[in-house]
Amino acid sequence: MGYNLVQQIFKRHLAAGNLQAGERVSLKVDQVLTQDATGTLAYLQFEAMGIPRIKTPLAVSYVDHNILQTDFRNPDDHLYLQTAASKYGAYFSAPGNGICHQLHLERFSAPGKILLGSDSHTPTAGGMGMIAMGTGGLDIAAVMGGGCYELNMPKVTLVHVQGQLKTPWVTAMDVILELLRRLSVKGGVGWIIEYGGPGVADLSLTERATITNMGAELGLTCSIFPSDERTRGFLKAQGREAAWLELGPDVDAEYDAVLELDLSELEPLIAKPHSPDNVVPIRTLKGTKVDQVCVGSCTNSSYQTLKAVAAILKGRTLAPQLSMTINPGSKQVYEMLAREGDISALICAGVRLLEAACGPCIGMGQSPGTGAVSVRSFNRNFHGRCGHKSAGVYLCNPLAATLFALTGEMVDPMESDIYLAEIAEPQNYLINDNRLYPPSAEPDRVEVIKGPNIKEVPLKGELEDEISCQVLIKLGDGVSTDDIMPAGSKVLPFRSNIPAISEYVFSNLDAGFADRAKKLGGGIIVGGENYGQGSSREHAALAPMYLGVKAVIAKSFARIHRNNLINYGILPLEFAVVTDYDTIEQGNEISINQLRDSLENSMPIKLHNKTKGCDITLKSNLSQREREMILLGGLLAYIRRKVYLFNENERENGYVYHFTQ
Ligand code: MIC
Ligand code: SF4
Repeated sequence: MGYNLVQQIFKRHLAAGNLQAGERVSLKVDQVLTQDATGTLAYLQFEAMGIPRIKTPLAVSYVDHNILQTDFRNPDDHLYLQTAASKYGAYFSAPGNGICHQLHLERFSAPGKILLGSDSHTPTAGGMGMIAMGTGGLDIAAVMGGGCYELNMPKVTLVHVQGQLKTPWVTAMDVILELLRRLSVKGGVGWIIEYGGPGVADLSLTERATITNMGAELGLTCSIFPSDERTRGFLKAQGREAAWLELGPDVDAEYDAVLELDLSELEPLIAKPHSPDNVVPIRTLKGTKVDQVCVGSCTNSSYQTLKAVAAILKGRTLAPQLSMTINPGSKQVYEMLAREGDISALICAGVRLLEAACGPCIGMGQSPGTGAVSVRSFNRNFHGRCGHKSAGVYLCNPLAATLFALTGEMVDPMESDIYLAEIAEPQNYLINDNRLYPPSAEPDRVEVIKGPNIKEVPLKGELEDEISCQVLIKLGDGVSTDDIMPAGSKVLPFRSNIPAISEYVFSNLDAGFADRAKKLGGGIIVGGENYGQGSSREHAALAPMYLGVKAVIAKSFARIHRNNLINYGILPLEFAVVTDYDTIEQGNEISINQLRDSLENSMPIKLHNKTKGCDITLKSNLSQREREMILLGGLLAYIRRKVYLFNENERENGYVYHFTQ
């Protein structure tokens, strides 16, 4: 039996385990990326391991999220990250250089490699034919320390692509919105999508990256395209042809599922509030008033895309009372557009140009007004994420969004009389890495500088044998990490200060949560399906842990958040019988006895609901390694116990450890 592309790359990087779907596999990682909002913790944790130099072949520390400098906190974080990167062996990408995913695609991605990033949209680089996965910062720290990355071998779906996108008004964004329409935000949990078929050749590298970027919204571990002549062309234009490698599945490759997708059948689509899978054709919303349009982000920031946006706006003016922003994905794209005159077309039309950073996507400014409709070419529209709970955020392709900006309402792009010429991929990108700094050649001389807002990362002790507490909150399906630990300009500056940020846990859903948790000395959380979907921010586990949350019981979990819970010693438990969810309420007093015993012996866990006088059964589904981590109090404690104590000498000698040993 031949291998599909995913299996080929996994096989080449396998440190332990086998490629059977569902089995634990441990992978060697070639590249890691961090961004500033998750990177500070990752580097603090790396420092806590006491390893002098990063062991991953390539590490890049980007600054792109915490960009608004409303006080000293964010710039202090930037300086810490820059000095830490220089000392420990990472490239540093300065603020203004661009968004990590777009930049990584341009300057570092390479077919056949494995990339791990402390951001859920790391899979963007799957457009380059690599396995690129998002994870929590602590996992990144462990990998930078020389560890492998462990996960359950996902199942692989082949999305067999045929046909061609029929007009410029239908873009790569519509491809992924169509998959979200069909599969939903939880449809991809436990899966990787591999794209193949004749239609793939019609998609440019950056179009592929838009599609793999929003694979995160499907809950996928990642998605991947083959590496072909289009891949080679992009790398050549980036001056990196040497990184090219032809990659595709074996002729007799097998898949766990196959999905057909005909590009020529697609039409412009839009995701309605408040979920990326709430997708309908744009034509069904014709006439809906629009107050704000935001184009850019790591999803739709390519040169061709923004040039097409400029072509639509050239010589025209935005609708009155409408505000349009553009946050280009990288300085490379920005500078090319500036040199070619497109930026003046945007300024002239009335666009508000932002820096090459995440910006409005993560609520760092540009919050819409009360009850406003904001249309974005971004990837997430969870409730409140844009900075205002009463606003409705819609997601659609950047060209359609630009048409709305001209009319002030939603129009069917297929009826537009604006002529849009096809924009060719550049033969040569403008290469200027002047804000990308390699690590110091003399690390001993570099001083790592930490501002006063950068606090130590709190750790949990060993798991208790008995939990006796209250249900602090009961939630429905699809709770996102934006719900658990909001972002935005007010909260993001506290990413390096867990005691301070913990005050905001669930603040958009239940303003009294943090106080209640502290008053009660902690407790448990009850959730529905796909608990913790969305971002990789480990603060959504670490801050609840700091408030004393001991376990989360849910119908099911999103992959990255479940990992983060375990990494911080919070027990993720699932209902053995899903309808038991209905028997447990907020405020119920509960107890779980002999917890350590039950976990050690892989036995079901009994929860006694003292308030209701009934028992329910829970399952933990932990791997051997996860079980040990939970018992010890989390990943850092596990590393210390398993690796540091036993391999002290080897570590000093630069020994590369594998957690599975
Ligand atoms: C997001 O898009 O939600 C973020 C902000 O990029 C997060 C990371 C974070 O919260 O810092 C993500 O996607 O992982
Ligand atoms: Fe930044 Fe938004 Fe992309 Fe997250 S999804 S990395 S916040 S641009």
